[in-house]
Amino acid sequence: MDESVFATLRRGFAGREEARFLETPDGRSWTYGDLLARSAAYARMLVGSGLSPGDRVAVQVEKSAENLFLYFGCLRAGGVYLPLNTAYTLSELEYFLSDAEPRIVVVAPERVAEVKRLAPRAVVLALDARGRGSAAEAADAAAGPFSDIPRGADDLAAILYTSGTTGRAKGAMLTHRNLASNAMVLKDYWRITAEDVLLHALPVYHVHGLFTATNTLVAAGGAIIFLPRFDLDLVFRFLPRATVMMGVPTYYTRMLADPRLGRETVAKVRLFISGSAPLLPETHRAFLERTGHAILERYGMTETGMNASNPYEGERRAGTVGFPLPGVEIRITDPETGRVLPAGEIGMIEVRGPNVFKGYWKNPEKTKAEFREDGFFVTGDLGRFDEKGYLSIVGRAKDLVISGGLNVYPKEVEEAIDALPGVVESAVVGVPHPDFGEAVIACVVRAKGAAIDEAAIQKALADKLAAFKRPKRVIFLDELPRNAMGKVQKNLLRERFADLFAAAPAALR
Ligand code: MLC
Ligand code: AMP
Repeated sequence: MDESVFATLRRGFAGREEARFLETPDGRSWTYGDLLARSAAYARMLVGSGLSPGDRVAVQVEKSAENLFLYFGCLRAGGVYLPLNTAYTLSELEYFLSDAEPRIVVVAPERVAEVKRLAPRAVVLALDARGRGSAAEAADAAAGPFSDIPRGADDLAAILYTSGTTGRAKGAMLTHRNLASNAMVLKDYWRITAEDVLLHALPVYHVHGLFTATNTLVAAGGAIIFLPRFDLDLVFRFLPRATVMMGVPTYYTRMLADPRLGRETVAKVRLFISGSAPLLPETHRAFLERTGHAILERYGMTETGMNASNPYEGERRAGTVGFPLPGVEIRITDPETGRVLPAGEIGMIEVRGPNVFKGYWKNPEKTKAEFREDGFFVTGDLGRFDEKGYLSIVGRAKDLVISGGLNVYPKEVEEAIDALPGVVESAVVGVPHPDFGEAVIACVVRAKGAAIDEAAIQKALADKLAAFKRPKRVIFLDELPRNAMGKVQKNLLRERFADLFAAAPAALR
């Protein structure tokens, strides 16, 4: 039996081949029949390019309909889909390619030559923002029927890299069961049906835009308005036709700051969903007041997909992420001992269920370290259940900044800064930011007499780190605050610079 996620999704849109699957702002649209035909062409193309079941297909391309057909084609061909943020620099890409050893790599046309050098054993193809390039041409040439390669529920469907607190990014191995179970649960929990039209403004190289948004809609046979990126003009042009929107908190704060947001613009919407970063209760309240909609906040992770959600019916409590999803177990434990804590107490959030990933790619030690003996995954998030069973996330045990829904690991940025001549050491922290929620800043100690300044640091980081990881501000200090054990007290830095962006005019942020 084929237990692949595509087989599950396909059952969801069966009989809807004539119905609209996708449309883009340039006026083009595709039916579910087109999805089947075009993903079959990509599957045939991938197999023809030498893909065997279990081989990785690494993809770093701009968002386009063809990108989605490539994704579904990869699943149908038994490949393991490996999406990569388009902001990653070549030096970041080099690591992912050497670690994942993909059979096929699809990148923007201008990167093909360099990627061929970085991954000499891979077949390297191109896809541009309009969905054109050698990958699309090869799919055109391969058009025809395709019998999906059957997969078991425990076989890998995707690998998504997520940076660790120590060392380099790790590939989270997601199985067909992980993706299929999450799509089905979310479809039911959020009442997604074939009548729904999702306004899709998220990138499709992360769990949120690719699995939570796309898979869930496809599992219901619904339609997707596929925006190339989050852009307020496009959002307000298409929102009046949408019934559902998903986004990170920055989307909602930006929409609130725009006079076009009003009850008329959201007349057809039945559900706004937020996740990937904390939604401030003020944002929740302001959105409710302005539109009449209580944003539904949910909680997820790359390693687990979605874990918890506020209810569709019943109270959506601001500042909480709701209840564990059906089939997902969540417990709060003492971070030191692992002892399960009662409701009301703050501790480590641990998760177990069919959504939880199989482990880190080629990294059994790290996998072992992040799971309990009884199969619970230790998230690194700190939380508490209230008396009614709502889960709140109150902090993070991991050293992580979430900026505009994108994760930045301070360690990675510190290592890049510390390597520069004239720098003694650095501490990177997140501070409140009106647009990104949190902004990355770097506190740097210079060597005696060194002249290195902010511009020089920014310049040096530009070809090493993706732009969203780079500090929005560099501050020079004589020394970093340390406790008696010699550990840098990042909380003191966060407190000291908490107001850095509070009153800054937009141009300075
Ligand atoms: C862009 N920039 C950012 C940034 N995004 N800086 C900090 N944080 C971010 N998130 C920088 C760019 O590098 C650029 O810098 C400048 O800001 C303007 O770039 P832009 O491309 O014009 O920005 P914009 O399009 O406005 O993008 C901001 C954004 C986008 C918030 C719309 O980042 C976004 O769509 N975020 C969503 C990410 C997401 O999907 N997260 C889900 C992860 S899954 P410069 O220096 O070049 O000017 C997950 C699990 C779960 O977490 O639970 O869902
Ligand atoms: P990622 O590694 O990009 O998948 O990010 C996952 C992390 O995002 C989680 O471990 C949380 O710290 C954070 N996160 C996701 N959803 C929420 C939410 N609704 N509220 C607060 N933090 C969230």
